[in-house]
Formats: sequence, structure tokens, C-alpha cells
Amino acid sequence: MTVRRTAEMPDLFAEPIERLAEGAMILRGFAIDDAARLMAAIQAIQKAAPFRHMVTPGGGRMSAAMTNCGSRGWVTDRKGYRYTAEDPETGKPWPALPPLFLDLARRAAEAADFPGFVPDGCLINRYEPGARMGLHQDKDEQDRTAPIVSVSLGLPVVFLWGGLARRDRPVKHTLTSGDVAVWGGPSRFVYHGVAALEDGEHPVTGRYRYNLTLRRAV
Ligand code: MD6
Ligand code: FE
Repeated sequence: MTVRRTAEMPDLFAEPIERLAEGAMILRGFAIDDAARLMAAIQAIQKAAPFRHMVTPGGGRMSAAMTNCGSRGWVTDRKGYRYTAEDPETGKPWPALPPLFLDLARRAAEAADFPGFVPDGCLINRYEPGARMGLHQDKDEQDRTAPIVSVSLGLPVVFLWGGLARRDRPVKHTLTSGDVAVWGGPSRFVYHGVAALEDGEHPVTGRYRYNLTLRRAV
């Protein structure tokens, strides 16, 4: 049984919650018990919608490989960033959101005080050693009220948590397998990124780190 912090029953056995800012927090270890099942779901998704290195509008190749599941998937190419209902590589709809993803997203959002979160898409990032993600805002979603729930699996990484202006100097937080970050409200458009992945070997993911970001795109 997993015991979590509630108002009535404080935190003796709960995983710690680390506040980043108003509306933003890291739920340490929240998805630990789901890690192996999440990994199995990613393997099934990538058979239908393989990981690929997308290109930014500026022509750069992203070092993280990406795929999606859900009724909307985030893509980038020379034409820009957007959400699509079909995988441009296969022409088919993105694979469905597994019930486990929906349930985890709802539970994590609720623990972070965003009840009733129902994502319609999940971007899956796969990092190999050396891959990184530069500072960015997630702002291609039509629904600006919903939070984003972000699940880390596999090798640890240094997460960069900035501010609402690009020039704000980021604070570093290490994210390890099973950590779940949730942010919304006044923090929804904070700049963030991840530093280059260090080499290593993880029992669940091997030489990779995966990150699932569950969103409400439309
Ligand atoms: C990553 N995460 O952790 C990249 N975006 O690999 C993100 O870009 C992200 O963690 C929006 C909300 C949460 C995130
Ligand atoms: Fe992001």
C-alpha cells in the first residue's frame, strides 16, 4: 500500500513533495511502483509510432527522440510546432493513451492540487547519453488552464527550472526514475529544460532516460 500526504493524515510515510514555485512541484517517487508497467507501455507504443528525431523550425535536429500517444501528439518540423491527430511518419492516429497513463496523470495532478485533470496527449521523450533539451516554454496547447504532468523514468538527469522570462537563471534539480513533476497555474509558462544526460545503466530503461509529459492540448 502506498500512503500519501493528505490534510487529515500528514506525511509520516508519504513521498516528499518538493515545491518549485506557486503551482509547481516535484512529487518524489510518485510513479516508482508503476515504472516497469510504464516501460512496457512505452515499448508497445513505439512499435506503432517509432521514436524519431524531429527537426525544429530553425532546422536543428532534436537530440531527444520523440513519439506520442493520445488523441493529440506534439510535433515539430520546418513548418513549426503543433499538435496533430495523426503521426506524420505513419499517417495513422497516434496510439491510444494507456489507462495507466490517464490514471497516473489524474492522481499526480490531484496530489498537486489540480483535481480533474484529463490529458488528451502524451509526448514521450527518449534521451540517450549526451541528449539534452534547451530552455523552452510549453505553450502550444489551446487549454492554458490545465497543468502538465511530467514523469521521469530511467537514468537521472539535471532538470533546469527557470522563470517566466528566458533570461531568468535556472535552478537545478535532479530528477530520478519515478519522480513526477506537476505544474500549472502561475507556473504553467515557466522556462525549463534538461542538461545533457550522463552515461549510465538503469535496471528498467538501460542506457536511456524517458520522460512522459501528459498534456491537455485542446
Ligand atoms: C524532460 N520536460 O523532463 C523535459 N515540459 O525531459 C519538459 O519539457 C516538460 O517536464 C513541460 C512540463 C513538464 C516537463
Ligand atoms: Fe517542456
